[in-house]
Amino acid sequence: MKALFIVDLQNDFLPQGALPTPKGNIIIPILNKIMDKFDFVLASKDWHPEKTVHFEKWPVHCVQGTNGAEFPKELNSEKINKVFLKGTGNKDDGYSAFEATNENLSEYLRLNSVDMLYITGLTAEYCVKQTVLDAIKNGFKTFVIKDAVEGIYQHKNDVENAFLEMEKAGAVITTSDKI
Ligand code: VGL
Ligand code: ZN
Repeated sequence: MKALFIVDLQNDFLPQGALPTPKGNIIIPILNKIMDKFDFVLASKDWHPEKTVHFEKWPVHCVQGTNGAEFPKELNSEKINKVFLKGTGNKDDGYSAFEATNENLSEYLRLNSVDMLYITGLTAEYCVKQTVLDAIKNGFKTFVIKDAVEGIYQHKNDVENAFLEMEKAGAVITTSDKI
């Protein structure tokens, strides 16, 4: 089985949000277009409590239950089969969707016979990268759909370096037109 995985496509990571990716919006129509080509559509949400050590490092973002933590209304989120919540504690953890606390992602994938994972979303340098590295460690055939990933770009080469690191770890970098 093939699953599309959408990492943290939430209002606070979009251009008007608290921790924005400058071009995050461009991935939304791409995801809407390819969702139907997968057996499963899964997503993660950064889902922080109001007080966490994580906010000593980052501006306050994706607080549980706020609009910033919601999916953008332009995303066809009714097609998402399951949402994995991460970063739910008060530590600086939960960058990877495999650290979700409401459900064990690795177990969910195995129970549903998902062996190929196509990872997309926000942000390239942090949660997408960590999710990809964990997917590989957990033995899944891992693809990254490059035009459906965007980054924060604190430094010019951050996104490029993240892709190099994911590829070196064993991810296959692909594009949405090949799906
Ligand atoms: C993320 C920074 C802080 C992400 C989450 O989703 O990539 N980045 N929290
Ligand atoms: Zn966060």
